[in-house]
Amino acid sequence: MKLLLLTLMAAAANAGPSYTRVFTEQNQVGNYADFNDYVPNLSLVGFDNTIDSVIQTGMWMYYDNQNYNIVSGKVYWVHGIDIHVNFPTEYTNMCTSLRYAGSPNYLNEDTWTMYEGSYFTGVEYYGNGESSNFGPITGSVSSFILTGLSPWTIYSGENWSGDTMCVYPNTDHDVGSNGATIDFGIFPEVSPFVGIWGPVVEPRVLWECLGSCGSVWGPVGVYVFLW
Ligand SMILES: [Ca+2]
Ligand SMILES: [Ca+2]
Repeated sequence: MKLLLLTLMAAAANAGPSYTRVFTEQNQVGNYADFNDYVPNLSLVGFDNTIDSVIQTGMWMYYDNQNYNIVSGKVYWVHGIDIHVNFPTEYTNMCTSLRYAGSPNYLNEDTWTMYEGSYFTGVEYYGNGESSNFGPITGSVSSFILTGLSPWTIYSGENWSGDTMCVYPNTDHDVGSNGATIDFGIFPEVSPFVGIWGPVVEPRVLWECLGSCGSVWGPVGVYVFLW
């Protein structure tokens, strides 16, 4: 018993702030499993197409197909702190892969995660600071999620070139019963870069944005301004 306890404590110490406990039935009953990291194929752990409800912290996306819907399918996402959620009927018994958005280390760290597909599907590219491009999905970002408190500036071109626009993690704000908070900027559908952001941002807006931004990013580039 003591050995088991020690093992559990060690696991908890290594776990990040985001977790999900998934249940095979609604109202958090039935069989359950705990995850604190990405699972590209739930069939390997015996939970394919069976999740009906969850208890979770952070933002988790639940996908119909393997590898986060590399083949398109349904997506259901939930965010909050220690929240209990029943999946809507049309999303029950469908989840085949799952992952979270945001920092693996701190609950409300300033982060951005870009996704190749809309609704946070497919290949992702994650960061918590400057980036001159978005790696393998440079030029093909279709959705993104911000966490933390800092706004970011978007650049339409690589190496912080082209059109710019400021975006904020202000679409959602979750507060836990313990007082912990998470701020999100949840953008499930953007067309791949230039043009998606509309016309070139006016200089006045750009200046305000740069003056208040701790960090800057774009569909193909991220940069931090230190002032
Ligand atoms: Ca079920
Ligand atoms: Ca499925």
